[in-house]
Amino acid sequence: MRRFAILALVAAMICGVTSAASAHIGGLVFPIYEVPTGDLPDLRDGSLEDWEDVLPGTSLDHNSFAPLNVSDGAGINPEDLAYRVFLTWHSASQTLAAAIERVDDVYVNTYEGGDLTGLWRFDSIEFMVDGDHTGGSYNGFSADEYTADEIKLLSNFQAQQYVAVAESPDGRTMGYQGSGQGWVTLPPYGDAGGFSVGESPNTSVIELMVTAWDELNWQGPELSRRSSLVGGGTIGFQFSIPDFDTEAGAYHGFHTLSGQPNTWRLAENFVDGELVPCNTGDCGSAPTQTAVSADSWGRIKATFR
Ligand SMILES: [Ca+2]
Ligand SMILES: [Ca+2]
Ligand SMILES: [Ca+2]
Ligand SMILES: [Ca+2]
Repeated sequence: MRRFAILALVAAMICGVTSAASAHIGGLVFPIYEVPTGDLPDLRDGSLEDWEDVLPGTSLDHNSFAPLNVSDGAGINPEDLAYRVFLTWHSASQTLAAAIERVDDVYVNTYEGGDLTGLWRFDSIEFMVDGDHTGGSYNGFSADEYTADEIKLLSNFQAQQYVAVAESPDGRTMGYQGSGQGWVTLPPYGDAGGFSVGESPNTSVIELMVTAWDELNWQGPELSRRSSLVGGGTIGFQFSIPDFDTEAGAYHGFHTLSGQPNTWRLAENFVDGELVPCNTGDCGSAPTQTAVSADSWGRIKATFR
């Protein structure tokens, strides 16, 4: 019986990897509330009060997360790491925004700047988005199957993983695990701010906004296609919360929503987010989707020429 269960699980995982239409894990739907332009949080004001003022409450806290067996495999223990997360969406700019407050017994952030793909080595937040809810692989492609150029293109293409720290000597605090750092995480497509106070415990705050992309081509927004965020719609998303308590890169804990593994490469291990609309200000006013869509695969192929 056990063997059958394991075989079935492996088969399901393989199907998930190969099927672009696979759903996310079932039964876990988290509301994401829309805010009008006038209520958009300020990412650089050193405060979470702006989020508390416009949202019904904290979207998530550590009780919604579960630990993975990574390195020390530290469990959910507020004395080791407590956190709460805010999450919202904005129709008029078709963006998502998130914030986290982390209260950590040991704060490790020795980031020296200039290496945004290395931010994962520090106390941070990882935010993953699958805007069109396809599931499927989005990172970790094998060099046996794909060329280096193809891997560069496919990585973070149909879903994206962002990593942000609270502060940085060069002012850039958010990166993503792919090429295109020169525009993907900068306005108008992304932005982030944060701060930290105290020793032990340390309280750090990270506020960020990103664009959801059905197709993110690192070579530029004109070759990419934004997701369409509409009230009542469903997106896939995930957070992972690492805890480093000794040195950079040495995991003490690694928590994900609902304890899902391999969230860095499998979008079907995201959870569902329901886009709840608002009805004040410019709520629901989606911009006209310019450029792209119909011929996107043609454009992708063209980039190889
Ligand atoms: Ca703020
Ligand atoms: Ca800790
Ligand atoms: Ca997708
Ligand atoms: Ca820590």
